[in-house]
Amino acid sequence: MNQESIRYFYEALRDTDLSVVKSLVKRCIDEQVHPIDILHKGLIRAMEIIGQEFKAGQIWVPEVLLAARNMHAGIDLIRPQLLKDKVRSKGKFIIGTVKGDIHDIGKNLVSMMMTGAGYQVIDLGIDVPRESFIQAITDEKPDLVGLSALLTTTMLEMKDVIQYIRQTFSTPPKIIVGGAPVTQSFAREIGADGYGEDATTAVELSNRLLLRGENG
Ligand code: B12
Repeated sequence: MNQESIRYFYEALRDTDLSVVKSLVKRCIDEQVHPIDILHKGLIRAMEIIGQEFKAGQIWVPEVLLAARNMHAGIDLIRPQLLKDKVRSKGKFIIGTVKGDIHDIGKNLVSMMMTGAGYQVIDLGIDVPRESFIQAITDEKPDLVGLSALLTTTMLEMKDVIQYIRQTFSTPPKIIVGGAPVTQSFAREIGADGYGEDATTAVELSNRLLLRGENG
């Protein structure tokens, strides 16, 4: 995919007509573009441009909301292909966007890629209070927990959630974190077991962490 196709994706995310993004993604699928490329080189790249414009004050929340709606519709179309090679469950994974934060596109992608990689995924949604993470861990006994945060304010909430989990359980699940403002060093600082910069890394990281756990 080239510079021009990014422009099509950008325009499709900005369009009030949902059918524009749908037909663009369908056309890419018909032309045998790999779904991972549609995702990373098309949809995510276009959303990055929208993020930059939002930051610069060139567009506003309603336009970003519209882009998020369109992005979800595009992802829905490639989901079946991304989930095609499903294998038996590798482990149980609970994920949520932490309290105060309603961004869910990245979290949903991580959920989807983890499902595709064979994990049983329990998605707690957005704006999840720490008590809900504790309750879900108690009920579901997951191998891994994923925390997502997109705001510099809510990434601090991750630290509290991790502390709370570690205080509550004598053998806590592995905890991984991610989201645009999160970094490897921040993850280490708040006591996470790992940091994933994108959904593919989340899968690789989870595979690695669970393998290490099994080997003691
Ligand atoms: C879409 C969007 C919105 C939409 C969200 C819609 C939705 N359903 O999610 C709406 C309009 C609701 C919104 C609202 C707000 N937003 Co906003 N938003 C964005 C935007 C443009 C894109 C985010 C996105 O979806 N990216 C695409 C996905 C695929 O990427 P991602 O989320 O980073 O996820 C990937 C990785 O980070 C990673 N990952 C994510 N989670 C996890 C979890 C784990 C465990 C792992 C391993 C990996 C991982 O994998 C994902 C896939 O590759 C960003 C800009 C940006 N650059 O991030 C701003 C941005 C995050 N928003 C911002 C702001 C300020 C806000 C508001 C406060 C605006 C306002 N004035 O109201 C509100 C806050 C609402 C709230 N309480 O949460 C700022 C944050 C600034 C800051 N420093 O904190 C940003 C950075 C824009 C900016 N540059 O100013 N926003």
